[in-house]
Amino acid sequence: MHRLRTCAFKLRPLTALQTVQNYSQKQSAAPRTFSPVRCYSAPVAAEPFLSGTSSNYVEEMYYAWLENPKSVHKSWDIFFRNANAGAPPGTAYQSPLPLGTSLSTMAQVQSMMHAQPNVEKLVEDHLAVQSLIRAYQIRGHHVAQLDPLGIMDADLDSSVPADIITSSDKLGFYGLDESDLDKVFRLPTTTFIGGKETALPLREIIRRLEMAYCQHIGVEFMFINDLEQCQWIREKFETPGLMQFSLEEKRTLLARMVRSTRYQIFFSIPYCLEHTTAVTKKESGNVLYKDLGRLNVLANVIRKELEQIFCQFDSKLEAADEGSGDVKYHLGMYHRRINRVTNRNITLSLVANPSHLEAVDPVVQGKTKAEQFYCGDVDGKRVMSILLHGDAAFAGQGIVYETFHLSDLPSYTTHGTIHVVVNNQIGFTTDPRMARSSPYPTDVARVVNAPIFHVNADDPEAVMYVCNVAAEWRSTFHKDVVVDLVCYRRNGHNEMDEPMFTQPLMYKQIKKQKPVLLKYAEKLMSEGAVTQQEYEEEISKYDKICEEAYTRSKDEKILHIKHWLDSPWPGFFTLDGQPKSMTCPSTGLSEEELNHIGEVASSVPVEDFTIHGGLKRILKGRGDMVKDRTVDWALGEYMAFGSLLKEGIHVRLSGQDVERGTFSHRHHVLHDQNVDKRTCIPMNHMWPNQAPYTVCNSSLSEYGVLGFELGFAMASPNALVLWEAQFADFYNTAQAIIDQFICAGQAKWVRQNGIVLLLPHGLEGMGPEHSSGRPERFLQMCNDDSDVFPKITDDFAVRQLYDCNWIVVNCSTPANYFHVLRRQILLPFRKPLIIFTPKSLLRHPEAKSSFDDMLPGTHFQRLIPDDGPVIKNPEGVQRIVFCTGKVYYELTRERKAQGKEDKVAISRIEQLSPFPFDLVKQEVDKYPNAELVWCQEEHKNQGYYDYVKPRIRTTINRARPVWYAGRDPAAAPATGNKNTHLQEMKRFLDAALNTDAFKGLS
Ligand SMILES: Cc1ncc(C[n+]2csc(CCOP(=O)(O)OP(=O)(O)O)c2C)c(N)n1
Ligand SMILES: [Mg+2]
Repeated sequence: MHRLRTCAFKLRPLTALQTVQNYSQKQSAAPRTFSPVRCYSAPVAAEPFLSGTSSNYVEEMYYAWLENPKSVHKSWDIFFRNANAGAPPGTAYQSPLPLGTSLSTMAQVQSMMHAQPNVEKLVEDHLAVQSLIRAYQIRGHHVAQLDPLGIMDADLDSSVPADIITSSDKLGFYGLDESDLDKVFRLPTTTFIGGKETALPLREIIRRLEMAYCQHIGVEFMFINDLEQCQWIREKFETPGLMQFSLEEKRTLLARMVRSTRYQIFFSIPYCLEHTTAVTKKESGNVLYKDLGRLNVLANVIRKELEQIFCQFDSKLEAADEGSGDVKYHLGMYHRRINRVTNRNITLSLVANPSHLEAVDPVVQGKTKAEQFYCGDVDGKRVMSILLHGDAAFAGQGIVYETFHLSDLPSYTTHGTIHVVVNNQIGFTTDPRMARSSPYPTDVARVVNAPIFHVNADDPEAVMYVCNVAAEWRSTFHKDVVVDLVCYRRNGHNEMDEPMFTQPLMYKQIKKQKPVLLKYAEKLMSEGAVTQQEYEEEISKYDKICEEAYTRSKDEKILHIKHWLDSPWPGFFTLDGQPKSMTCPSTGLSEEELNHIGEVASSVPVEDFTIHGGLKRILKGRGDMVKDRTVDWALGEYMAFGSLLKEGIHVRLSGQDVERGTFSHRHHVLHDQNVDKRTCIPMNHMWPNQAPYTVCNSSLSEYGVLGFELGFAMASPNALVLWEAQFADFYNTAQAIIDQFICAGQAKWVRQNGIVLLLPHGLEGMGPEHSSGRPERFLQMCNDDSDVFPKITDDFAVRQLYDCNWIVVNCSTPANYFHVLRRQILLPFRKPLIIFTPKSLLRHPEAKSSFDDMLPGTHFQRLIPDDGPVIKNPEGVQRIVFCTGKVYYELTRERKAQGKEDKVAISRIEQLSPFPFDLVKQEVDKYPNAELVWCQEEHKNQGYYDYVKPRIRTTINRARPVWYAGRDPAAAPATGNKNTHLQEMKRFLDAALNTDAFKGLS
């Protein structure tokens, strides 16, 4: 099907002699897809009736005629022929001739017709009708009766579009009047209201348009710039008789409504007064009405056993799993069940979510993408996601927009999401007019050309219909779609709330409103589809199910939060039926493996591929390093990724500009300099039968993309999923994902996650931005106790990792970076890993590691002790400077300059959290006469000081002071003045190395 490009014509009618070529020469900024069939010949364009919206219709006719002259009405055929043959404006139209008319009589008829003034009127009337049809398609939703309360519709009455016929006098807008109502008009190919008819009286046309566009469904779709998709939607909503349901379907619908309504009532106050549930509810805090909705989804969509749900509310039950848990309605769920209609198995997963509205959106998308990836579902035919939104949150939360923008990106698409907006026309106590500036809460979806189906939720059949169309849309076009359920909230936001304080008229109306179940039951009874008795039996049947489940729930003795996992990892936690041992094998590699990975990393593993000259030099440099048995940062990362791929571990690195690397050090994607978009990813040419490597430049969103990667990492423990910030300070736009999911996810939802955050951090004189990844914030959120020296056991290092909520490291060598990445996968459990990564160290000549540090038997060093001259005479060492990260190189340079290599020991704490108490103790014990100093380049109220100081003090039993050497407290992370930066550095390095130069406190 051709796409409509009306603008070319409307903006600039073409003369007959203009070809595509000379058009595009003149209009260089104009149509990329312009083609000769998309412009009228000049005489057609010059026809007086071709103005405004009628031109759209004629244009469509014209294209159709060009493709097949028989596809249009004979009158149009003649018109276009004449116009193309050069008929002067106003003369091209003739009414169709009877069959067998000869050409000579045709000329006579032509002149005769031309003499009749009504002919032009006839054409204009036809065009008016086409415009009218189009107006309904575009703006019919403005007059649809979407609001069950009638409030929104009343508001909209004042803004009914002029071209929608709400009374016969509005026909004048089109130059029509009541006398035209019974005239028959031909229908264009862009409508389906005719069904099998090709022409209808105007009265019937208007009636059918009203039926299609102005009842309980409002369809917004005409902004979609794809004719096939528009036609598809028109067909679904315009075809007469499509929205009819069988008796069986109606009865099932009623039964489903009974379930969800009675379930809600079972939990709600008046009913629960007679049930112990009410008591437990009081004990367990406030169950929000809206959260009951989530429990309802668990029970009636996921079909989680009711007793499992009920027993969650018994606060006396003993918890069998670790973690502080979360309120029940935030927990996730995973359930496999048979669909009785299709007889096929379906796995449903409800993702645990925090209170932060919409924060879970990208997480769901990432998990969906991963599930698709692992089952080879390349076009989303087996796995899909449905997102449920509130109206205020959908419009207000920017993450909704950020998530939409992932929807069509190759490495992030889930091939279409169904969005359901529960539009109760209120957000807590706030009216929509105070909550958003767009007409609908759903307008954000228009950015991705998603069709939006508004529906009055008091009409269950209309709801079912649009949901079916949404599902079909998703499976046909694999694009997002929105269902806007316009409804109302019967009670306040929660039990405490009195909605009459703030929405008095709305709630007066709501009190009068008959519940939707009752309304629908009455409708079906009046149709004879069910009897009163059947309806009542359905209710008591479900009430009984709830009662019995409730009784059974009393038999549960133990509360298993593990039953509430959205992503179980079968087989990961046990080995031969036993829990895995708390050990981590060596993370080293053989010399051959290192060599092999190094060779691939420094080559172009495909034929006839021309890379940039600069990149050739980089690859050659890598090759030289491999020969020297050394690695820099990029090569260390290569070794880690490349080796994990060999072990069947999928590696996925995502973030802004990660393919090349912000600092141009990585180059994981090579670009052919001669062939557009031809790329090569050497990492995917590493081993036969290796796991795939995904590296993807992301959209410019931290919140969305980090959420997505977290979701991706949820799906499987056998993947290394990394998100890299462009510069570490940008991570804070994703703070909700970090706080609500990464930091506390396991504690709340007993769900492990091994996501890795790479945060380029360091004060390098570049000013207050681009400098700090705010390590203090990550460290402040660690759950280890600063005041308790732990019991040191053989498996201490691994146990500590097992117990922590996340791991925070700042590696000073490529080898250690390599090890920590590999350890992340070789551990018998998963934990989030926060890595502060370097910038200047990427090219620092000393920040290199030997293969020797990466061979079998080697491992990640939580602390790197000083192995220089100090170890020859530890008693003579005057001070130990503890530090982390890049400042180590600045300290060693200064120590050398001051000739103190045998007096000052420098210890690098590479793993900040969990804190290496055991190794710090060894260091302190090694140098009995040394003062203890913590040195950092960050300001005193930032960086690591507040975290490490009490822990070092605990290690030494507070026997000695811990001095501070670093920058003074400050509001900004760094100065904007390079000179000040250097002076500050000189001062704190001096303080670190000289007793007299101390500034700070013990
Ligand atoms: C990010 C965030 N901000 C604020 C809140 C507090 N809050 C909870 S519900 C709510 C109103 C939500 O309105 P809507 O999206 O329309 O959903 P509804 O409650 O009406 O279903 C607010 C502001 C929150 N949970 N999350
Ligand atoms: Mg709402």
